[in-house]
Amino acid sequence: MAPTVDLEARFLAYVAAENKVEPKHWMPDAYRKTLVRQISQHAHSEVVGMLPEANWITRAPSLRAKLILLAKVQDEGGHGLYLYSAAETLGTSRDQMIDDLLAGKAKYSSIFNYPTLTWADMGAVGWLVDGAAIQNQVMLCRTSYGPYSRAMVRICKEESFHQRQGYEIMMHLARGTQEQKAMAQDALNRWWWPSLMMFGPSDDQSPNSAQSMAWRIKRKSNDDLRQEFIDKTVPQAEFIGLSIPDPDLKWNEERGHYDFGAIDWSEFFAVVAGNGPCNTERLEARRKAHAEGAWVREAASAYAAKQSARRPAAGLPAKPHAA
Ligand code: FAQ
Repeated sequence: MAPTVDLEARFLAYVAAENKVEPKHWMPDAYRKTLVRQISQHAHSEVVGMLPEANWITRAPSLRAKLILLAKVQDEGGHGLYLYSAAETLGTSRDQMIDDLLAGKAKYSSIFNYPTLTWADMGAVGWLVDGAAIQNQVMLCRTSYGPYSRAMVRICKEESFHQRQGYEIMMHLARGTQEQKAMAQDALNRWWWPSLMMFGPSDDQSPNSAQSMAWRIKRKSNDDLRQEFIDKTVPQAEFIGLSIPDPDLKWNEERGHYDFGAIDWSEFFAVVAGNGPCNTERLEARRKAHAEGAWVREAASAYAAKQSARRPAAGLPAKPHAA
């Protein structure tokens, strides 16, 4: 048997036994490439995902709401940092990943190409978008790549707070005046289907799933996660008196799940191809922020260079302490 075949078989057995792969371990090139793809897309999603909500920080209806939203948006930036760091352990650089995003070569989640039109959208994004993100990401705490799985543990805890803050906004609006309730319903109508698309194409149209499941990168299929999300979210909508905008939604006693209507995959593929309502705006905003932050990166690099010149050997003080 050729040595790489042997190594690959051993690698498969290693991950199948629920062991974690660490940065210095041997891994198949395609495993490394898949992880860089998924983790960097995930990191970009967190950072681009700050934009639709940051848009509402100055217009939050109370100081409390403003503080909470500010903290949430900051958390998303932090998630981006953990994830870029996890991807860097695979041998790519943050500069390269960000260049790919800004050049329009890298993907980020389709959901962030939709506009946030009213305050109720802050509720819908937290409840549905963060809710879908948790549904997808809890399984990633068990992903086979150690640095990714460890980053996901903290991210999921924070996403759980985000989901609740969104649901709280929706609950208040749904129990408010008629106009407020209508605003909440309108936000649910606009965010429901794009949230279902977040889980990715259906299993028979998902080219990466089978291999990613074999490598224990993904632990559940796109369709299974989407179904779990629907089953969990429908009663939450009912509890606050809002209706899911799907005439075909119906509990199926036999399956023990909700049946639901057809997803418009042509919309999903158009958004992923760059033709969603806000793709251009989102990338322009990121490019502008990157250009305007150039001086911060230069200053931070100059500071780091100065520090390392003062402390040539890690852990040693620059100058011996005076006696
Ligand atoms: N949008 O073969 P699959 C968040 C692409 S974070 C755009 O099924 P895979 C937190 C996919 O990349 C949200 N593209 O792919 C937050 C692939 O293209 P490629 C992000 C999508 O990787 C909340 C092609 O379609 N979460 O929301 C999408 O096995 C609020 C074929 O698809 C993550 O990234 C999509 N929705 O499964 C932040 C979680 N779906 O690369 C701020 C980690 C699929 O071959 C505010 N990622 N594509 O050219 C994953 O779990 C997986 O990568 C999936 C896709 C499930 C997203």
